[in-house]
Amino acid sequence: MNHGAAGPLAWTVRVLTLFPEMFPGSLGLSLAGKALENGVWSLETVDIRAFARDKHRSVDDTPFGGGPGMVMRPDVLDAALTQVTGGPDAPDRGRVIYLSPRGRLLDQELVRELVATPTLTILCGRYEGIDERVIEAHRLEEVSLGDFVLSGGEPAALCLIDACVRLLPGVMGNVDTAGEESFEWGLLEYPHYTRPAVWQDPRGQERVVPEVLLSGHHERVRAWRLAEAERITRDRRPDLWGRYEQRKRAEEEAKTIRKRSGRRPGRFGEGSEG
Ligand code: 9WO
Repeated sequence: MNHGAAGPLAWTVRVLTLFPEMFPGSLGLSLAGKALENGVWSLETVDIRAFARDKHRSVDDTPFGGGPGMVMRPDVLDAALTQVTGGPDAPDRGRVIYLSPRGRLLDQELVRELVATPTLTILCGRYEGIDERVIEAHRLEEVSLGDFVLSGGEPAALCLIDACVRLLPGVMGNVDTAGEESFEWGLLEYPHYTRPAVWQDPRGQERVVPEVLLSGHHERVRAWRLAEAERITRDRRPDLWGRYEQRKRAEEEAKTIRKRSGRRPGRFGEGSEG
C-alpha cells in the first residue's frame, strides 16, 4: 500500500460528529499536522446534524423505557452513515468504528490493523449514546480506550487517530522504522535521560544519569534498556509481562528448531547457511 504524498492513496479518516469544530484539533499541529498538510493522510468531518430532517433539526430523543438523558436517533445516524460508507453492504466500506467504553480495548495491534485499512470511519456519540439498532444494522465495530466515561466520543477519536497517524510512513521520521520501540515487543518504555548529566532536583539533591548511558558502549546500553523495560513491565503490568514471556519462549523454541534442522543438511543439501 502506498501512503505517499497526496491524493487518493492517502490514509483517510472520516469522522461523524455533532461537533466538527473539534477536528482536526491537536491533529492539526506538530508532526500529524504536517503530515495532514502534506497529504500523507486526510481527514473528513461530517456534521451529523446536517442529516436531521425535521424543522428543529433534532438528532436526539428521549430513551424508550424512561430514564435520564437523551439518545441519538437511528434515522439520522443511518442517513449519515449510509451517505459516508455506502451502507453496511457496500464493498470497500472500510472499518466503521463506534467509540464506546463497551468496545474492544484499543491496543497497538488494533492500531496496526487500522492503519493497514485504507479508509476508517469513526462515529462519535454524545448524550447517553446511540440507538442500539444502528450498531447492529451498520455492523459498527465498538472500540474502547479504557474503562472511563467521556462526555462524547470525540476526544477518543482524536486519540485513536493520533495513534494511527504516527505509524504512517514519513510521519515520525525514522524513529520507529526499525521496530526498536519497546511496545513493539509488548514491553513498556525504558527510562529516558538527557542533559545535564548531573541535575539538582527541587530539594537540592543531585540526581545523576545511570553510568552505563554515558559509557558509549552501545551493546551495554541496549542490554540495560531491555532489562529496565522488562523490570518496569513486570512490576506494573503483569498482564503484558505474561504475554511477553510467552512470546519470548515461543521465539526461543523456534530458534532451537531452526538450528536443529539447519545443522543437518536436508535432502537437497541445503541448510548449513545462516
Ligand atoms: C454514560 C454513562 C453513564 C452512566 C453509566 C455508564 C455510562 N456510559 C455512558 C456512555 O457511554 N456515554 C457515552 C458518552 C455515549 C457515547 C459517547 N460517549 C463516550 C465515549 N463516553 N466515553 C466514551 C469512550 C470511548 C472510547 N473509550 C473510552 C470512552
